[in-house]
Amino acid sequence: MKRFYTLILIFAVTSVLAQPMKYGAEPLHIASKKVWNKQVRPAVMSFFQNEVYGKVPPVQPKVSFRLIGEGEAFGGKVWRREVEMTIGTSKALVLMYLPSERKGRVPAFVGMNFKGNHQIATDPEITISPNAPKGKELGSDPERGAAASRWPVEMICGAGYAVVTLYRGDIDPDFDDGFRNGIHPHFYAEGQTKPHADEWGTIGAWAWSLSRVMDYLEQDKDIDHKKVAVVGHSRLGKTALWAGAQDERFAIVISNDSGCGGAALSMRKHGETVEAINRNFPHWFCDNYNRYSGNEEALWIDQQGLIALIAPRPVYVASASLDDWADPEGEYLSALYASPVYELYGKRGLSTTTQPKIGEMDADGWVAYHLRKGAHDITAWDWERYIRFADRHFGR
Ligand code: GTR
Repeated sequence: MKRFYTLILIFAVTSVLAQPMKYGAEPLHIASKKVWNKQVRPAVMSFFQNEVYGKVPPVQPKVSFRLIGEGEAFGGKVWRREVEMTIGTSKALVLMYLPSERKGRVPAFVGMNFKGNHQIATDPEITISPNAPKGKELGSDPERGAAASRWPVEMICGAGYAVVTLYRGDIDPDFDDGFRNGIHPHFYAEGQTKPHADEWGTIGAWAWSLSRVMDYLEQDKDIDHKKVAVVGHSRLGKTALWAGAQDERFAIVISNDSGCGGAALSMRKHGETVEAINRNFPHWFCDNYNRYSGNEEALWIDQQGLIALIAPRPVYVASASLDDWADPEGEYLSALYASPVYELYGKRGLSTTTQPKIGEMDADGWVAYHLRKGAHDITAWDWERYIRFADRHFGR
């Protein structure tokens, strides 16, 4: 009998020890790289997959790519290429701009856009997606180039990079329709009508599609697919972080003003809260994420865990001074709290321990941060810094 109780005791103690500790919003001091890789990282990944963004369902549709056109743009300085991606019966248009004068393969920045590929530049040849919002005056394309300030194509291509983008609405329109439109239905098992509580929402699907774009880039003879940075602003910054966390082919990950559910720590409850984001955007995360609405303390780990999943690949977190809703300080702290994981790999994280001031940056290590002066946006000022960061890490 005594032996029986001893065995029970040993079992209880070992199962408690086997339970990974709860992290909350704190610096991730992990005992060793081995402990991180073997125990903690898989647990962090599974937390974000099951409780936050949701898992990609096991049923997978066929994905294929087709070149639909190419030609000169920007007065010949840039080469446009358009590729149609077919996912089940859904179509998404991938727009690429490459530097015309290129010697061999070029590195690339890949990210989704908000309102359609045709809004990123005035280029009249960009194919307008049937899913994109239409211009007010039919036929005059008034919306072409409306988001050009967010996509300084000439500057990026001038620095020797390709720009690769697709419209979020081609993958899943950004409203709650119970997942009837977009790509989700192609992943339903027989009889399934919506994702399970631990299966992906819209951000998960957007992130998955960025990995499919990466599949294409691996085949494109003009792209150096070992040097692809994934980038996104705001909800698409959350998407870039989640894509980069899951897919190690993204060599650099850039989060611009991603805020709640992105880089910002949720437990601070500063600006947008988990309750607000789940109420206003019930389709973004998996249903399990509702457990944390008004209950952030219950999160097993905060968003610094998402950034740590990217280690040891370089990550850049950026904020804007007037963007209180995205909690700039919470975005900074997340980057700071993920830094010890980078150090396990011998890579320097952030150098500062207090948030850089407006217009300043901490971008000499593998984890970078800046606070731009101004509103919630992505601007040429941000891009200049992303290019510099990529130049350094890509040895350019
Ligand atoms: C806001 C939302 C944020 C952020 C932003 C955006 O309405 O509350 O989480 O993602 O939209 O995407 O611009």
